[in-house]
Amino acid sequence: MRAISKLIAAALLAALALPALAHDYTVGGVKIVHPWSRQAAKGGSGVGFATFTNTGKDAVTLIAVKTPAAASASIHQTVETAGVFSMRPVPSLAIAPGKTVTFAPGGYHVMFVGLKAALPAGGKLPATLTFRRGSQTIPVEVTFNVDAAKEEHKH
Ligand SMILES: [Cu+2]
Repeated sequence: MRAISKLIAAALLAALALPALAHDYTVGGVKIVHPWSRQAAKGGSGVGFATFTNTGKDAVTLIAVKTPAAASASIHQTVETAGVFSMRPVPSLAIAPGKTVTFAPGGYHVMFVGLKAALPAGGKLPATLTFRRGSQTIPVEVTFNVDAAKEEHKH
């Protein structure tokens, strides 16, 4: 089992030989800054966070998240109702021109369900975020960096 997860982790890392320093992406008028994820166990669920800015002149909508690293990926929002926190699926998320939406603990996040390998600190999770602007579909390949230090900020 351990050998298999190491193989999967190695394959993911090999697929992801991307620049580590400038960790942001600008494609089709969408700027994505520092996608990061918490540590998680193989078979468990991971959460992804990032900041999205629409630098274009028209509304842009995040319509899908996909990853080869988990059985499924979707957009969620943590909501508080009378002091009780719960998560609800967000089918799509519109970002007005010039606006920024931050995915952060306690709010919007990407939910990765059924992780095919553990997400250790320092690990990486590749994903494709798909946006729509008018009739244009904009897929953006990103890497969620697994960041242990961010655990401190969850409350
Ligand atoms: Cu969730």
